[in-house]
Amino acid sequence: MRRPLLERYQEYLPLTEQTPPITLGEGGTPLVRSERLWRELGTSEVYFKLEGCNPTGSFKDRGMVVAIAKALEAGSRFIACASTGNTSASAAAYGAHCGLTTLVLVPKGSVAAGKMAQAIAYGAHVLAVNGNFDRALQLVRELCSRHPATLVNSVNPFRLEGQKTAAFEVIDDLGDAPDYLCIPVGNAGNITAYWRGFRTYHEAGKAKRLPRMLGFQAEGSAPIVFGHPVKDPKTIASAIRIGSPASWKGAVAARDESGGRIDAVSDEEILEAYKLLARQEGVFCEPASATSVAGLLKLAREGMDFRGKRIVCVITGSGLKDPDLAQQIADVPLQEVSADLESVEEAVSSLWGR
Ligand code: AN7
Repeated sequence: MRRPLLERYQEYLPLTEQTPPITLGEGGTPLVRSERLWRELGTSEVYFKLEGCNPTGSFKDRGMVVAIAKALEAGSRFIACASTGNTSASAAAYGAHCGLTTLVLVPKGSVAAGKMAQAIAYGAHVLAVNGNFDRALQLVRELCSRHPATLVNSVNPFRLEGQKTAAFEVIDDLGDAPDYLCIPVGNAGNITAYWRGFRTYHEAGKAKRLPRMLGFQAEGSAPIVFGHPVKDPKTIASAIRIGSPASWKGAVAARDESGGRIDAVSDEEILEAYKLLARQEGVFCEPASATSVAGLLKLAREGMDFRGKRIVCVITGSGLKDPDLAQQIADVPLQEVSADLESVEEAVSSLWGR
């Protein structure tokens, strides 16, 4: 059994004797080596950090387990968040596991089907706000300041403390930090957390070097790239449809301190990477997660030299979160066949000898 995250990284987390050691099996996610992409790029190694393998299918569980443990320690019985979907799924799961009341505010019509299914199944109180994520976050922040509910968005400092453990795992698996860390950027908490994790392990002598941080936003939702908030953010990657990131400063610091970049990728580039990951690597992720690879490919096309470099792409969430998208982009319609061998043989005749 993999060790619970709170136990494995205890010495680096803000835990006390009174913090309850809760777990749903988060962390310890696979670092899978690319079989094809790395050749295309001429790099020495590309790895995918498969955060979709967390218990609710996204990286959010790492931060949530710490935030919920600390909420329990403080005697809270009520948690709340705004979310583009994954944070709400994670809060709802840990809330259910710990017997808490969970309230989630989601932007109406903008959350992928799998994530809505999770919030409902775990029994959270779900409110569909007639507005975007940024507005939902403002509302829940105000709500939590007026009522006895613990805010579990990444403005809760315990969330990023938990999320930084992913950087520890990358170093533990590779023996050192990679040359580049490619990561999607939405509310900018995760890039902030990874950078903190890399620095912490470096200072502790567990890594000899630090990676350059390469963050990627979707073109229609790229406030950090443009240097100003985006009022009406748009992108197919609903998880990162965020116009005013809460951890903006942290992302800029991660970029500048590491000598990295934050760039934008188009929806077409996101979809190209999404398909490539699934069809050429066997990695099925949600579209927001594919931005790490879309960005890497874009920088390579622009002439950035990745030869001989070791690169880790963070794959933040599972493709099962957004089943509608996979069906929309099918190249051929689903083929029906009569239930007899002759019909099946005829249907597949062109496949032999491929
Ligand atoms: C799959 O769940 O903001 O830059 O409310 O779900 O730390 O925000 C999700 C964000 C990347 C961006 N990939 O991370 C939410 C939410 C996936 C995500 C991000 C999100 P941050």
